[in-house]
Amino acid sequence: MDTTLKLAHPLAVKDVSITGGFWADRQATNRNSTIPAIHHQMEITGRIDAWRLQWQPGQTKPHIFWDSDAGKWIEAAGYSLMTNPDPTLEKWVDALVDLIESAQQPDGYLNIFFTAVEPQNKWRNLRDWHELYDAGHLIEGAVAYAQATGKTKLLDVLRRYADHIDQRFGPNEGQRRGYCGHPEVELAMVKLYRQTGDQRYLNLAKYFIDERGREPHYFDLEANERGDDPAKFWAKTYRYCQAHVPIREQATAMGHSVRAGYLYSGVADVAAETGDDSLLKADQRFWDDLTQHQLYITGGLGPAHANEGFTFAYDLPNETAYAETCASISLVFWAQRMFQIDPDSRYIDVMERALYNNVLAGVSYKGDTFFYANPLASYPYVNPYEHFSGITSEKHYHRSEWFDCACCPPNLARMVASVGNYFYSTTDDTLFVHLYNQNRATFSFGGQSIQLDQTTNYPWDGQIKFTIHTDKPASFTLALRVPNWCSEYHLEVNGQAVESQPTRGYLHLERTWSEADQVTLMLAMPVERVVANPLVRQDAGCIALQRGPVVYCLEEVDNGAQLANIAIPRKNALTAVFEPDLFGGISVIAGQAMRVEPLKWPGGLYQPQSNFQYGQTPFTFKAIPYCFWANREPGEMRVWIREA
Ligand code: FUB
Ligand code: ZN
Repeated sequence: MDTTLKLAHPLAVKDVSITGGFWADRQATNRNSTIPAIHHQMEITGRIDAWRLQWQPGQTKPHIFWDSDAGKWIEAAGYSLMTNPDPTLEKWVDALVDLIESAQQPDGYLNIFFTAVEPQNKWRNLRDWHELYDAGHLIEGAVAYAQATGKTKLLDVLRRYADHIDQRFGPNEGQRRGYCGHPEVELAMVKLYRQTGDQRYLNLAKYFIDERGREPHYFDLEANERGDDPAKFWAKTYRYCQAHVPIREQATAMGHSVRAGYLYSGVADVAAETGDDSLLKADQRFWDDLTQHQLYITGGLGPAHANEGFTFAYDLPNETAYAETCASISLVFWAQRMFQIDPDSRYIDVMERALYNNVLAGVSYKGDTFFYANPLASYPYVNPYEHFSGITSEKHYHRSEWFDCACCPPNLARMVASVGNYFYSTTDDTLFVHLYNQNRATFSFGGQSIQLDQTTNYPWDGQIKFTIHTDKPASFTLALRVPNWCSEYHLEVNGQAVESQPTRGYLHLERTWSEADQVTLMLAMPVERVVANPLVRQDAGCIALQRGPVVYCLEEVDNGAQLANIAIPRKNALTAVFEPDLFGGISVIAGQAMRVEPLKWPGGLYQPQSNFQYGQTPFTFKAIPYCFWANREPGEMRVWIREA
């Protein structure tokens, strides 16, 4: 046990007021469109009424994890209320909280499906049936709502439920040695511990993590008790739920990717709270494996629909990429937590990549439709979300208003509402700046309150100005991240150039700061042609365009169909052009490309090359940020582009 870990702590959502720019727009859309749209969907699909527990045979069955949709939506509302009070939203939440409270059983148990539909099956299948996952999301919602409003009704309900869970599960006589097939409750229990100071919740999180994968295997035991053959587990292996061996013995990121991201986040939380180095080492192993072998350039993870998860190293198919929105969100959670125990920008670089690309692609620009799967190329009839069959009757893959399994929309809502929480971390003497966007942050050192303003048009521009506001001089270190995509930067303090080399990815400015001190960081942001490791067979011969943290794609609406025939010659210049009228003002990338196509195809499916001639027609292409694809006319899309 290493109890000497010097932890960093994120600044809370309420302490980071996003005052303009990219994320202010996304948050406004989240508040005005996404959060109400999800509430509406929860109403019309029965997810709110289900808390009345009045389900009768013959009616639409509640889903086993409808509870989690409510939990995530309340959490999103809570974060939003922290910076933008809204009485209507608060009323909606309060009404839902009343219903949730009314559904709690006398012994503290709380679950729609296993109270109203199948009470006989309570706690009988932790492997598949998500009760603890549901509890986790409700706990997270309760904590956020209490922090936002000071109202503790839901928190009290969830504490009673957590106590019920704590009595039921654990190593002692009369307890069950279980843990959830879908991790989530671990990180939630740590949140509950941090909110209440009650050590039992931390112990329980640790217990769930330590017990996972131990023999005799709990999932085998409970299957036998149900009269099921454990060998007939539908997913075939407990690798699917990261429970094939204990966590500390696992070598790579594997299985279902959302489960992985939540579990590894919980592992990081427990490592942070207990100083358990073996957990940190395990998480670092998974991190290295994921980021070196299994991560899309968009920050997507888990290429396969079959297990909604990982396959094997360097397997990163584009058209059929599952890359679930929730998985990238879980990666953001995990990255933030890794930084807290191992303060290195490598985690934040990945977090930023996921946020600006795979995460945001999950929601439409207008905020009311959603992607579940996030492919990196899209052609008519290929729908990665439905690719058990591989095809769909809808011509083009597009976002949906809702899903039967609606994990992604409320996850997006809570992510965007809480993005301020990912901007900064503090230690005793250092403010780390992770993300750049116009905002005002409030923090304190030695009891002295300080404010920091950022002024920037990031991610479209690499210049960021910081202004310090403090009543009296304050000594602390301002640590500014130099993103891994940036190879040239320039730093000034009060107009004077400062030479500084990054330490673990951050430029450290240690000084006594006075009112109105200014720091300017200029990050060179050229358009980059990025190539993949040659072992990624799917990207061979292709480049992706990236500028700053933003990955770009071609869309048919700008470039015509058959994007696969477009090639960008290596020598051609690529230019970033700011388009003020597109998506509220974004930079697109333009340049000369070629359409490399037969001048006239003689017919048939295949031809000897000698039967026709290639044409190379130059044209001006336009690439837009991947996160904004599928918001205009439907059509093809492609991130990896052939290089001529
Ligand atoms: O099982 C709960 C959620 O539903 C998972 O995290 C998603 O992958 C989806 O399957
Ligand atoms: Zn999801």
